[in-house]
Amino acid sequence: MDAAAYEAAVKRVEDDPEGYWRDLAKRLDWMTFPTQIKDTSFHKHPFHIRWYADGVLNVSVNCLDRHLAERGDQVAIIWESDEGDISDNFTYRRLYEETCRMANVLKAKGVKKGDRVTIYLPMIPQTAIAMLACARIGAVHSVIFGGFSPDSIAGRIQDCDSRIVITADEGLRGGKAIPLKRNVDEALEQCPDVTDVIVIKRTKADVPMKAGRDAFYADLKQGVEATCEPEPMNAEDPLFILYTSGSTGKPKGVLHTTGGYLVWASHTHELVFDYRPGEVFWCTADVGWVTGHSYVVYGPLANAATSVMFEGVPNYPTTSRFWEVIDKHKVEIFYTAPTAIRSLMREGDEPVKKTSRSTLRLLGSVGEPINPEAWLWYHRVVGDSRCPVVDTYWQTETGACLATPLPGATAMKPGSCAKPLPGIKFELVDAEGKPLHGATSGNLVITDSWPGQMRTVYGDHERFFNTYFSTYGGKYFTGDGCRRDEDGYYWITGRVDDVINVSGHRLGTAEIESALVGNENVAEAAVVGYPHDVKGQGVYCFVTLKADVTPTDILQAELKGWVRREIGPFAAPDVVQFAPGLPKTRSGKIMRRILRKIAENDLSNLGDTSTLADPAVVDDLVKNRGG
Ligand code: 6R9
Repeated sequence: MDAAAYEAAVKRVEDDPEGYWRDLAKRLDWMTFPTQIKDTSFHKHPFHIRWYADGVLNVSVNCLDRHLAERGDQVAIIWESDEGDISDNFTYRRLYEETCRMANVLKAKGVKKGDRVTIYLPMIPQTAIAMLACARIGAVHSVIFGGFSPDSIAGRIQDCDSRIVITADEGLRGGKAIPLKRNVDEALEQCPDVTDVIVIKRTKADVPMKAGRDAFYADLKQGVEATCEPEPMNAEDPLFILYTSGSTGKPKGVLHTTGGYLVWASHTHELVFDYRPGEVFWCTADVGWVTGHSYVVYGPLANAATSVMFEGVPNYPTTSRFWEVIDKHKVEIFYTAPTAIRSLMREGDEPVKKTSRSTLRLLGSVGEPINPEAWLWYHRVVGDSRCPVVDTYWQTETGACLATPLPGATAMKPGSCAKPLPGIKFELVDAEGKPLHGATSGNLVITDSWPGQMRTVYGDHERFFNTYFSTYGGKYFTGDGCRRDEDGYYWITGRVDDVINVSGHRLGTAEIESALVGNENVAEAAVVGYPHDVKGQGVYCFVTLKADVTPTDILQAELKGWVRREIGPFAAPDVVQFAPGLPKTRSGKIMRRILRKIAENDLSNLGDTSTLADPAVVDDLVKNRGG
C-alpha cells in the first residue's frame, strides 16, 4: 500500500463504512456471506459488538481446505526445533489431514461445538493442529502458555469449565526440558471435572499416565480418518478464549469470535507485513500469547503463507540462532519483540554479521514500546539498513494489529507506531475523558469498533463493560498512555494502569501481590514495575512480613521462587524489598506512585507525602532500596 492508497482507504471507511467492511469480509470463504455487517455500540444501553452477524463460515476451511487446490503442496508450517537438529515441513495438504485426524480424535472423545478445550503445549506443529482441529468442529480453544504454573493452569481450566486438556510429555526450550504433563497432573488435582488428557510425545520422557483419563495422541490417532466435515459456524460463534492480565483480579478470559477475528487477523497480516504469495514469514512469538495466535497460526494460514514455527529461544545454542534460522529457511519477513532485540544487541554486531540475512525484506516489532536505540540497531544491523521496520501496536483484546507504519505509505520514526490502520479511530483523552487535540499526551482510547475486537470476558460480560468502556463512557480504553506528535504520529508510552510488561509478557501487579500474600510469611505486598535494560520492565516487590517473621536473604530468595512457582518463571520478581510498612493514605490506599518512584530510584520526585498516614515509612523504604 502506498501513501495515496492509505489515504484513500482511510477516506473510504469514513464515507462508506458498510461498503469498506463488507469488502474486507470478501477475503474469506463463507458458507453464507453476511448481509449484516457492523452492529456495535460502546454505550451501556445498548452495549453490544457484533460483526458479520448472519454470516456462516469455518476458520479451518479458510486456513486449510480452500488452499488445497492450488497450494496443497506448498509448505504451510516450517517447524524448527529447539536444538536445530530437526526441521519439519508441513504442506497445506499434510496440515489439513493432520487437523482432520485431530478433529476426529476430539469428536471421538465427545467434544462438541461450543465445548472448551485447553491446550497446554510447546511450540510444536501439533499446537497449531490442535487449534485448527477445535475450529474445525466448533470447539473453543483456550491455549495456555507453556511457562505457566500448575496453579495458573488450574485457574484457567476452572474459569472456562474445560473438560479436556491437550498437552505434551515435556517441552524443550533452550536445551531445558519443561515438565508439561507433570504440571497438568498437578493442576488437575484442583480440576475434578476434567475427563480427558491427550498427551503428545515430544521428548518421549517417561510420564505418569492416569488410567481412564490420560491417553497418548499417537495411540488415539491410529486408524483415524484424514477427513472431517467442518462445522458451519456463525460469524459470532466463539473461536477462542485467551487469558490475559488486567489491573485487578484474576486474569480475564478474552473471547474472540469466528468471522471478525479471522477477517482482521488475515487482513492485517497481508497489509502490515505487505505479505506476498510464496514468502516465508516468521513470527517468533509463542502460540501461548495472542501474537502467536494471530501471526503464527491464523493470519498467515488464512493467507496461504508459509509460517515458521520456532520452538527455541534467541540465545541457544548460540546468540546467532535467530539469524541462522533466517538463513536456513530463507525468511523474508521477521517479526519479534523488543526484549529479544535488546538482549541480542548486548552481544554486539558480530553474531549477526556473520550470517547473511540476504532474504530479509521486512522487520517487525511487537509487545512493548521499542526504544529508539534498539530500533536503530535492529534496522541497521539485522536489516542491513535496507528493511523497513513495522512497530505494531495492539493487544490481546484487539485481536490483531491496530497501528503501525506501513511500508511505502508512512515514513518511519524509530519508537513510534505511526498511525492507526484504516478503520481504527484513536483518540487521546485527559483524566476526565475530555478529548485532546493536536500534539499532546493523554490516555489512548478507541472511539469505534473494528472486526477483530474481543467480544466479551468469558462468563462475565459485566466485567467486559466495566473494564474497558466505563472509564471513558462510550469509548474503548486501552490502558495505555500515549503521545501524539506534530505529524499526528502516535508514541505509546506504556500502561497507565497496574499492568506491567516484562519481556513482552503482560502481568497484573495484583496477581503477583496475591501470590505473595498467599505465602505464610507475608502480611502484605505491593508490586510495581521499574525500567529494566533488557526486559523493558522488571518486577519490584515491597513485602511486609508477619510480625514474628525475621527478614533474611534466604526468605527473599524463597519469595522469588514462590512467585515463580505460583504464576510462572517469567513472573519471578527481580527485587524483593522487605518493608516494615507500606505508604498508605489515611483511608488505607497504598500510594503506588511513591513506590514506583522508589523502584525507579527517582528519589527527588517522591511528591507530596504529607497526606500519608505515616510519612516515616517512606524514609525507611528509600534507605533500604533493593536492586
Ligand atoms: C500484542 C500484545 C498489550 C500491551 C499494550 C501495550 C504493549 C504492545 C506495543 C506495545 C508499544 C508496541 N504493546 N505492542 N507498546 N508499542 N508496538 O503484545 O498483546 O500481550 O495483550 O499486550 O503491550 O502496553 O497495551 P498483549
